[in-house]
Amino acid sequence: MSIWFTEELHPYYRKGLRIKRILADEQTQYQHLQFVETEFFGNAMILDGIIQLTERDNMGYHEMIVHVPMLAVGQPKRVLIVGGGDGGSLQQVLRYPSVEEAVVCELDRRVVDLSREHFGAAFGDPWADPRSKLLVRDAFAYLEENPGQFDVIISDTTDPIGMAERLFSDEFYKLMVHALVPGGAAATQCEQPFFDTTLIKQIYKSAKALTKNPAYYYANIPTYPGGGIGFMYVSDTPWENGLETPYPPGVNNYINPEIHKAAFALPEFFRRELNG
Ligand code: SPD
Repeated sequence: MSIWFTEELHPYYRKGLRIKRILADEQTQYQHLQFVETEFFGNAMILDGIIQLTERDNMGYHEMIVHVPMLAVGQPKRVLIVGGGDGGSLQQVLRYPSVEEAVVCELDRRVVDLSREHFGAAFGDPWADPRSKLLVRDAFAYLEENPGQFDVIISDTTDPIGMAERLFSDEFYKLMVHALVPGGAAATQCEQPFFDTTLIKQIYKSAKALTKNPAYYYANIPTYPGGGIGFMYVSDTPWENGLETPYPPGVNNYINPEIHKAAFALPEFFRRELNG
């Protein structure tokens, strides 16, 4: 017998994964949280019916959202991850010996607890690193309280639905940029060029008003809608600075110098939308 999980983030597009078994299924204080073992992609986390990550293809997401701003900055010391309770971004951030503190601001404690249980094979236990600091709280207020504090900020969020919608607002981008040190860089989960053109245009406009060198880039992730997802790089420091920086110790499974550069090449219809 086949069990299929079908995701319908958009009312006109569906995708499915074959499931071996359900590992956890609970309604937390904030959302419907599920962990499943899939046939091909290993363990996966699903929030409110939307696939957040799988063991097999998360590396494109986490390596690209983390290393692009980290390499651009060069020697980041203080890093903030907004969301990111699964630990995938944290694992990549901690590869940098220069990092003294990595703060994760995650609203839902159950995401952290169950990810430690079901993604141990993929991420180890980054939370055990003494440089990690978990804050179970809302990122908005935290950003407001910490101006000029972070070399890098990574906004590793769900899609802009319900409580996450404001993490895609102009107000959030302002707070984020304000929380960076001069020359610091942020990268945000910034959705899919085909499905979310209007939203991305609006965010790019905000990013351009706030910083000198924002840019949109893209990674292939088969379990996300359209087979991939984009990120907004937000900084006065050009992303190209990162092309000269050596990678941190540890193994890369997605990023390499060619991918790093090519990720910023955009299809013509979308480039026109962003610049038009
Ligand atoms: N449409 C799915 C977008 C998921 C983005 N969040 C991923 C979290 C991984 N740390």
